[in-house]
Amino acid sequence: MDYRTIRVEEQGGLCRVTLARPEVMNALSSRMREELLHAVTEAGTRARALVLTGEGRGFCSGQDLGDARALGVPDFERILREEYEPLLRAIAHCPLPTLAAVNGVAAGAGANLALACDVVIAAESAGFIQAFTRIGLIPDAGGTWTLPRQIGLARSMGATLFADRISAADAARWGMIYEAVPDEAFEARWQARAAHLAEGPTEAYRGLKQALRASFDNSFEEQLALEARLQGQCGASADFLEGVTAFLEKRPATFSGR
Ligand code: LHQ
Repeated sequence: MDYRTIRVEEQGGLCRVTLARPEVMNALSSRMREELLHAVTEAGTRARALVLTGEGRGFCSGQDLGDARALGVPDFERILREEYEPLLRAIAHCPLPTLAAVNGVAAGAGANLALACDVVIAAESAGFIQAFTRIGLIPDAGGTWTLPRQIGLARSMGATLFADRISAADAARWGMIYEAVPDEAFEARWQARAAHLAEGPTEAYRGLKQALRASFDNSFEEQLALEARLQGQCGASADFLEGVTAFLEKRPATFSGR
């Protein structure tokens, strides 16, 4: 696909996808959603880790409001079902670990796009705004599912009713994201984390993602059975053999991703 609104770079098993419409704080146009879906799906077949980040001073400002105006009376239900859902599903079910490197403000669907990733690392100057009610909408792009699970109902209600800007530090303290990093250390930090994931035991990552995400819908018994099945698969992987061999030989493991 000819990418016009994102940049996709692959190196050493890491696929880096950069939202590249900095003049509108990387607002999500219809074209960008299509390109993102394509890039995430493709990466899942080749790479070993996926990073989502933004160009310029923002991560993503959510739905392109210019786009929405051009639509007259927009059919948001269709846009969500046909354009947002496949993208959010592709990220949630991506067989690779996904990392959102939130370089600046993440607003509306842009915030929830980041929160759909497995790990979120944000620069300290970044912030998360559930901006929806500012324009008379409810949170979407999975936010009403993700937020209560991450930060509980009280904070989800407050953050969405008031549409406050949640600082990266508060987001980390609340458990909305994994790490808030000082701006000067941000780039090096997420790159080191991403490299760790791209060089790790890919099958184990795939299994743990599946297990943790399934846990919200499973009973304890179902979860134990799922763990046993997935661990059975990991036990047969080349990376398990390498991990144990490296441990016994007192050297760092070199995982192949198989
Ligand atoms: C933008 C945008 C933007 C276009 C900044 N669009 N241009 C999904 C699907 C279906 C239905 C509807 O909804 C949804 C979900 C949603 O995402 S709804 C929520 C949409 N997003 C927002 O409401 C956030 C709107 N943006 C903002 O609140 C601010 O721009 C933020 C907080 C992101 C950044 O503020 P500042 O740092 O002060 O920058 P700025 O406001 O000056 O923006 C810079 C430029 O980017 C500016 O253009 P200009 O030509 O004046 O330089 C903005 O108009 C443009 N921009 N967000 N979403």
